[in-house]
Amino acid sequence: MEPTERIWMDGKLVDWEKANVHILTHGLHYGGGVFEGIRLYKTSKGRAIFRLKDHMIRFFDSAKVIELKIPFSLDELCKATKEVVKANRSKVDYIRPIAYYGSGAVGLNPIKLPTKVAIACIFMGAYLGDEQQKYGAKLVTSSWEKPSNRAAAVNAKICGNYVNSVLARLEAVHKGADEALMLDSGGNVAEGTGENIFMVRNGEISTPGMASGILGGITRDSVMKIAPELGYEITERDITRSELYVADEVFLTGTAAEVLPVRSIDDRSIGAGKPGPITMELAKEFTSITMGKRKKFLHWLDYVD
Ligand code: PPE
Repeated sequence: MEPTERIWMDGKLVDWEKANVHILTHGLHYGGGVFEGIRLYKTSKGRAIFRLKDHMIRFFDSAKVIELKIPFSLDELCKATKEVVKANRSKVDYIRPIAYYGSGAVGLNPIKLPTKVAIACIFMGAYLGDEQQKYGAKLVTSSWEKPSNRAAAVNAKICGNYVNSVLARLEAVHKGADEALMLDSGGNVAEGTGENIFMVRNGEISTPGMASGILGGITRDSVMKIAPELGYEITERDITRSELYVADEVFLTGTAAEVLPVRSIDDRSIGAGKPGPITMELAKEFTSITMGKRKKFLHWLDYVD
């Protein structure tokens, strides 16, 4: 990762090298924090942030789950995001807001700890690689299951939740795959380590529901709103691992991943082993929207320059 210019930290813009945290930060020891990932696109009318307000709403919702009080309003953080983007003229395409319990005491109880908030901009590029974005990603099912809603607040974007994802991603990488497929505690399909998942089979497009312990992805929501415009309907339902093996198409969605085709799962080719037509159509439409080429979805873009 290349350093960028400035990072917004607790209300001020600071230089990249100065954006450091205290070693006794609760968020570092116990994962007591929440974060977001937001894409920034270069459109013909300048740089635009995709679904900024929706991401910030989820940020506040995640914070509420761990009782983290964010000392800024939604509006202030949206403004701060635009401010930090403006302060970074180098090549950036991804925004990372994070809020966490700071330092002051060692121990799990975070109640008296201060809340720290930061917003950084980086260059991410294609999340799993350019080849994968174009020809499809290789998935393997993780031996680590997604914690159930009884075990963790998995619907919220909490830092500590991601240790499970890190274990799964390490396993996938060691097996030569691009990404892990996570199953829920009942053995049904949940999501990737950093993406939601969709299946196309016999003309039906489906995706697991929130009860499978998934993150309610904003890209997932975007795809569910774009699909009807193209004449497709999407159902939320339980999906099994073996159903995925025989799907016509499988794709992942995420801010970082965007709409990403899957070409194989556990060494079984999906469909023709290359991106399917519906996946490509949705990916193309998603790109047109992020480029500001669709009037109906212009409200998803916040122009900054
Ligand atoms: N599930 C998980 C577990 C997840 O982390 C993400 C986002 C999604 C689904 C998709 O959500 P959305 O981005 O709102 O469509 N993962 C973020 C972090 C990736 C990272 O490696 O860091 C992201 O895509 O920004």
